[in-house]
Amino acid sequence: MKSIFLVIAFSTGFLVSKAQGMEEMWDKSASGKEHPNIQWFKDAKFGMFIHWGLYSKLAGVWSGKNYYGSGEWIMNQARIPVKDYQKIAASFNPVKFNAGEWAQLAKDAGVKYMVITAKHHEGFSMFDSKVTDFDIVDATPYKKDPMKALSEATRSLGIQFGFYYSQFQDWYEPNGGKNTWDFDESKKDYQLYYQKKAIPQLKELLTNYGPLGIVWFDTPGGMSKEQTQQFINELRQLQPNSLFSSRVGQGLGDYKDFGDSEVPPVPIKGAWESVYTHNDSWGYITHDMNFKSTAEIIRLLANVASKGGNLMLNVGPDGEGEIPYYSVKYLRETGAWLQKNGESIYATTAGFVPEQPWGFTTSKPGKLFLHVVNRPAYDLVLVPGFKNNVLKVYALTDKKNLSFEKKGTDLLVQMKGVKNEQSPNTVLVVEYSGTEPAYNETAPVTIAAAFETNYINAAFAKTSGAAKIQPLTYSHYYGDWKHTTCVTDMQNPADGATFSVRIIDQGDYKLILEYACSESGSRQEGILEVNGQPFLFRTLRTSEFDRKAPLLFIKHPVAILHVEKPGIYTLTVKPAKTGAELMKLKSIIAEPVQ
Ligand code: JFZ
Repeated sequence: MKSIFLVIAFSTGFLVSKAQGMEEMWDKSASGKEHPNIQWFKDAKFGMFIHWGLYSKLAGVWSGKNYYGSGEWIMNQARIPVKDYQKIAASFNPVKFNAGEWAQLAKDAGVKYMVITAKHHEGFSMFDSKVTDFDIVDATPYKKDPMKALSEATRSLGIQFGFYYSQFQDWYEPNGGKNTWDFDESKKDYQLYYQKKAIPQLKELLTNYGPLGIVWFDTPGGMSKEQTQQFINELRQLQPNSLFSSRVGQGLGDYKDFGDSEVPPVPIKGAWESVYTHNDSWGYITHDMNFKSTAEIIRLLANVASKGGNLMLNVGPDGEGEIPYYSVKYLRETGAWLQKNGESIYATTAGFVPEQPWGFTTSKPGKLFLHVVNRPAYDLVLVPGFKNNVLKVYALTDKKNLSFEKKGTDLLVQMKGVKNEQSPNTVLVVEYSGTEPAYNETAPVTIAAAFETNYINAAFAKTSGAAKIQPLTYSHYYGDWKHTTCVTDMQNPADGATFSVRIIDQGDYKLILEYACSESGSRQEGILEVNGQPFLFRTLRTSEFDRKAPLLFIKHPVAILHVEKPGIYTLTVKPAKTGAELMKLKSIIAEPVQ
């Protein structure tokens, strides 16, 4: 089974240089400006995010209508007036909430930190606040402060605890950001809102709940860079050790958060995090049952770790305080895998060997971990570009030595006999001597007959002319952002996407183009060139690109390629004639013909 996650590969010189700006910005270790308490975060690798508020009680339903997408946005989606929305509090009574159980789930899942919504965009405070009466203690029959209990329970299990706080968007307040259905934007005084609500509440959170690992800001607005810096300085005094997320805005903050559901295509230095939600919504929705399986979570975690970052996975408890059944089940199963394989995830750094058809790599001094998520036929795992002297190779779970062979800089590991055939990720450990080798092979992508499907991702392209590599953001429902890296803007024969790949085995391969194509781009002639040999095709329409709609990709089989001699091959996709954008190319897929 191939992972459904977008598998973006890395390590072309081009992409590395493109990602450099971001690296310099967030790799503060180089400039000595890194937060002194950042190391625990870099080592953590896995966190739990929790979205919980009044929206959890609505559960995606308003006035008998089902809403889809981000459930915590229902007030905005349904344009619910404040006077109606605030009434939900009167019956918000999460009697099933049990701080000890949530903390224990986090522990069992193997997460090292937890971040929960103290106040989301809806403006309701899930903690005891003296700043407003629109909070869980004053406005609900529950009357207790769940954040107090949760912060204590979580910390007592050795897990870092943090708060999400929507510092700018507050749909309840006349001067808060973004409620345009009740309030006139032009009359808003954001500074007043910051002074009267956001800052005093953040001070409460940073004073009354013990040491916070993280303050997770979100969707910034209404402040200049100077004001943001002042805001940070003021809050820092209360807890100098607490880490602030990059969504505090203006390029500030202690670590980088990527867009929701986004893994960067290349390893990124410095402290960073990818946030995903378990189903399609952050806040609880009864009719959203699209949960990621345990295998998907484990592979996603390995993918993110292989690029050097953390995965913070969100769960959405319901209005009574229960975490959905499948979140509990799959998180516990993920934790069971981590119990046995945690050494290959926690406190690792990015893998120095790029993504391979069999999976991902992570590193520790003297060790390279091979996360085999697609077990190859014949059980022979090829690790290219391995320059060091290999001491031994073994499966992480049983530690039994495996036979291996070095052919030049190719390391070949025989994993026959390694049990866990059904494991979503079988980890092999390569122990080597010497300092960490730098990978600088000419072809980062390998294609082999041992895999049913080989992906050559757009992120690897070297582009010419007007062609560009771009991450495209779109959503299926509402706010459930997807990110796919594509080659775009190929409009004439000089605008090409070229890939250098290493084909390991002799034989025939079916070449398939995976792309999205608009009406205007369709029925145009394109060329897929392999070492100068042209294969022609005509583009097929899929969908227009629209941020608020799914981008549809087709897998269009184009040709059979016969490979007589294994080696480095150059593949180029380009338009045959000048016209509209040919396609948004996501990948070239090579399938060995059996
Ligand atoms: C925000 C919130 O609006 C949303 O409700 C949820 O809390 C999520 C975790 O964060 O949404 C965002 C914020 C930033 C990006 C995308 C969605 N982004 O930078 O791509």
